[in-house]
Amino acid sequence: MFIKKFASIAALSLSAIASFSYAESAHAVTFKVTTGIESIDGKTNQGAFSEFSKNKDVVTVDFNSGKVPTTGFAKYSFSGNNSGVWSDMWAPVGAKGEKNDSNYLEVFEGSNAIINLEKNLNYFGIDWGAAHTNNTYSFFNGDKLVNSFTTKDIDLAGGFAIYSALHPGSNEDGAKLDPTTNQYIQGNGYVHFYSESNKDTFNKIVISQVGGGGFETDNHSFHAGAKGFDFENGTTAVPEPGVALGLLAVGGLLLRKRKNQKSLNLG
Ligand SMILES: [Ca+2]
Ligand SMILES: [Ca+2]
Repeated sequence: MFIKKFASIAALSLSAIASFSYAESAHAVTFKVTTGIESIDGKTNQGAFSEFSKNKDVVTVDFNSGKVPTTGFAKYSFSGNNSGVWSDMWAPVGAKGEKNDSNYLEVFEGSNAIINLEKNLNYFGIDWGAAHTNNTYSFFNGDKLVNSFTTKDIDLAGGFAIYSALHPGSNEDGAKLDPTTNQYIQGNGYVHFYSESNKDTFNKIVISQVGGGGFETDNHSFHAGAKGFDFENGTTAVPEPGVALGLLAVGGLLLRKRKNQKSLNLG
């Protein structure tokens, strides 16, 4: 009888904690779309770069050497052999829609690009261009999928920053009808993926294409962090003192709840 009563009190306080902690920190990788900026050295024919690429703790890979990095902070590999570093008219455009003459990463169906990170990240940004249906990003922590996104998610959140006449396409996800030419043109933009809390940092990214068309990206930017990313400041989020205290209190309650569960299980 005592145990039953104890259990229902524990369950009640547990649900209160659950809703509180959920409201305090939603668990997700989320994203924002911007035009990006020109390269740090002012070049406008290299595609768009992250607004955070000037931060000293942000690492950027531009593929301009013609190869993917296979050592160091971000190690790239391919699961098949028809993807790679290319240079052609489908390169993601610059921050003002300028043509990108540089090398970029091209991924086709059946040949994923896999990025293994040396540290846990809370931010990954990409110049995403010439978008097709089912361009897909998957974020993992070890083998656990944290979140995945496709072109459709960008459409549902308001669309790409630029629709480029340099990339004619068809009526599919990521494209818009240009009323002056009556031609569908494809989405481009700088897309920033970031963690909202320490529960959704990631250390592996898989870039894949499901179906026809290519998946073109350039100027990948990475930011390491064990907590959520502060998008306003381009840094790892630092909780306000009051919030930190609140989280500590929740932590204490959760710890107690686990102990309770343990004793109940034993009973
Ligand atoms: Ca490039
Ligand atoms: Ca494409």
